[in-house]
Amino acid sequence: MMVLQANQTGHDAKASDIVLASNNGSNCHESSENPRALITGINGQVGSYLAELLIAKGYSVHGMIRRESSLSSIRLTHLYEDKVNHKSKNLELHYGDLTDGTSLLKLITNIRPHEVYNLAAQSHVKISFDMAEMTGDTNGLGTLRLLEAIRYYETTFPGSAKIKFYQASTSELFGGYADQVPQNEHTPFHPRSPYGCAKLYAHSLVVNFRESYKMFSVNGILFNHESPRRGENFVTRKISRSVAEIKLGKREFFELGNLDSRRDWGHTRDYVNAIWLILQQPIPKDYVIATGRSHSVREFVEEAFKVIGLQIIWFGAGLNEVGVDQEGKIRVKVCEKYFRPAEVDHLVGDASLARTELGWKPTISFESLVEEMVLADLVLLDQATKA
Ligand code: NAP
Ligand code: F7E
Repeated sequence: MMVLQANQTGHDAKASDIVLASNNGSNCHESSENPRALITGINGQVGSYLAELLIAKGYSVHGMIRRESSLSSIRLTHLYEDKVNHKSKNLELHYGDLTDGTSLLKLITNIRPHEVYNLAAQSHVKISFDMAEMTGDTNGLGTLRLLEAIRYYETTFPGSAKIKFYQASTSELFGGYADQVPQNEHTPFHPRSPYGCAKLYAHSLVVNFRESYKMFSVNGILFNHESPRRGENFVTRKISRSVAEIKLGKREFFELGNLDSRRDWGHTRDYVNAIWLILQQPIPKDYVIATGRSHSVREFVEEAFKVIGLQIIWFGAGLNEVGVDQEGKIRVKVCEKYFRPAEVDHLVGDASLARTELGWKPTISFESLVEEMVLADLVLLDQATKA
């Protein structure tokens, strides 16, 4: 099994300085009392916040990352205690891939995690239409491979502690039932994209393994959660980044697709608390996690421009609609390229079960989320300009 370790050059190590070392699977710094968690997709938006939370709770965190031509664990660098050599006694990264069952089996048997958080996925809904097979392989079969690896480990080493398994399920499962608002654990599923279909397969497997093998496997049915670490091609980050670029004079306007779709947008920092709580329950169960408030893409745009002191007014309709600021400058245009073959019109969740049984509720408002994202992009772009 390969593990990522920092080099020993002594200078300020960048992500690209991380080098490979062979590993027998156990972290040489790890205390045996610490609970061990394996996070797939640790390098993603949610994985980085979850790693932060688990480290703060005293876990030894093992993260699975996939091979890239150039190393970029940018969302994780702040978690290293030794910033120079990229080392941390509670964080260790391993190569693996959801499309490579052997790598998963090795990780499970070597790390012997108490908890597995399966966050890895091809998570972009529109791109899933372009790469449906890869999305199915990663998000659907990948989950099966991981569950099978855990089952193999538990049956081969029957005395070992049972592994708790969390699956990053999604409000995209509701898709075509978006007219039944709000959606909860009993709302029927009708996915509207290859992403949603693959996630429904994974969701069903998690329930099936729980019922068939008595595994502690659970789904968190999470509605959209966003943050400054959101990937740049999701709508919230695209907007926050473009608005920051407009403020800094780097662009005049930007283009979007469907302005009318509504999403229940929460903050990822709040949602990783829910993810952890779901795995701490005495009985394995699936939970909806949401804020209970929805906003349109159009409203997100308006709120983001407010942060830089611009007010957006909309003119025209359909592909000819534009968003214009108080000085008459066009700031937003609509472009056909960003529409999907099938859209999910309205998602808003009812998280009352989570509120009652997990004691979870969101703490960060929509307005604060948008403000934080725009301000963070202003800082980021400003730093990039000065560098
Ligand atoms: P993200 O930023 O796209 O992160 C996904 C992670 O998965 C990335 O680190 C990616 O690696 C990794 N990955 C992709 N394919 C892989 C493969 N074949 N093997 C191993 N790793 C792979 O997504 P996110 O926002 O953090 O979301 C986390 C999870 O929650 C995903 O499963 C997503 O579908 C689900 N979810 C998200 C939301 C939301 O609103 N954020 C809502 C519901 C469910 P690279 O870093 O190398 O690209
Ligand atoms: O789109 C519309 C788009 O790509 C939101 C993933 O984390 O949440 C996410 O999926 C809405 C859609 O996220 C653009 O048509 C308009 O209606 O930011 P998004 P998503 O599809 O909701 C769910 C819960 C997940 O599970 C997924 O992993 O915004 N929209 N114009 C646009 N979307 C994008 N990306 N780009 C546009 O230009």
